[in-house]
Amino acid sequence: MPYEDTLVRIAALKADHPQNIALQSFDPAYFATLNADGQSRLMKCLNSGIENPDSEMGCYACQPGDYDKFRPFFAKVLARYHKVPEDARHTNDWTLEGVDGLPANGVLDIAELGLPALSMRVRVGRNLADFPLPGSMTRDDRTALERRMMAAFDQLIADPDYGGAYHSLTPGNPNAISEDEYQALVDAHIMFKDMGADSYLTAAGIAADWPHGRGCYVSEDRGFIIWVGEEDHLRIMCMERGTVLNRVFDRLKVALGVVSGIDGLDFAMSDQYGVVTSCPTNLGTGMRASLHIALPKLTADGTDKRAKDIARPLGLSVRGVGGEHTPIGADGTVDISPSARFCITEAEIITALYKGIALLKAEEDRSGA
Ligand code: DAR
Repeated sequence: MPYEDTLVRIAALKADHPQNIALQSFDPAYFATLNADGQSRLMKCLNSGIENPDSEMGCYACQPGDYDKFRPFFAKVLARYHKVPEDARHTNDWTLEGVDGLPANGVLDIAELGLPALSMRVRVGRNLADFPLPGSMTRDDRTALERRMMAAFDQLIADPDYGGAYHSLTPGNPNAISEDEYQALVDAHIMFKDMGADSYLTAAGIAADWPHGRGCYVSEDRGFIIWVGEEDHLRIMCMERGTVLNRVFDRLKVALGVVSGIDGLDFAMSDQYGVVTSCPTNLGTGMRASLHIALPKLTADGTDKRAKDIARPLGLSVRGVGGEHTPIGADGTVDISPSARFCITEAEIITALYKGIALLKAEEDRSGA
């Protein structure tokens, strides 16, 4: 029987890795009901969590339709990770008015919380509906998607609010940049790192064919960036140093309208699950809204452990200043973002960041060194 050895391996790993949501959600009886193509597709989604048993999520969708096609599996995954019912339905909404916790004037100004200007960033993941997701793309898929995006960027370049340039890592691409230019963009936290260093993305097939089909669009003011070919086809983000969260949120909202209005850019969506993303942790909104804030007292031991212990019950995630799996800053600066992405609206996420930062600052202020 095909997959017999894999099924035995999954059963053993499931017993030893209770935190691995994909393995805990895998049901061999459901798997047996799938035809050969279905079994192959679902096993591909699971490969990262099998090859990396220490995963927390342990799976990635590899085709835009995977969440709906394998709903008996993904419903369990989403329920476990996002703490929602298995029949949960996502709603997208960027409208701030009426969101619980929004200040009366509608302005999410962290200066009102006694905070200085900080690095603020909001990003969304998006995938084109007529390509496989990054885990199942061929090299030709990746370069074809890049060419499609380069045509779209020509329209952005003409827009004074978003004008800039596209920098490609694809050998022979007319916009190809040198290794030094690439490293300078990585050091400026504008471009993403070589994905081959990430064992989860490598096992998922997402890092394959590096660096073909990878690059980033950067506006003149470096406040509007689109990654091409990272964990999702696109990561669209706005960032600036300031105190009013509405500025990056509203700019991204408008930018997304411009990008999604460009011919040939139809984003993968699910009626049940909202925005389709590679990782189930990002499904629904694909949004991560974050601030970089110094927490010298909560990080006095040089680690983010205490900050994480305090942030987690507040619904906040703590990362290093270089993003996921990176160290905290020398002065105790950490990247703080709401953990929720699914069954929460975009407007609720940005407001949750504002409310969460207020609570976290209060904990820092009353903490002993
Ligand atoms: N290490 C993977 C990452 C899951 C969430 N992070 C993403 N999608 N960048 C895991 O399954 O734990």
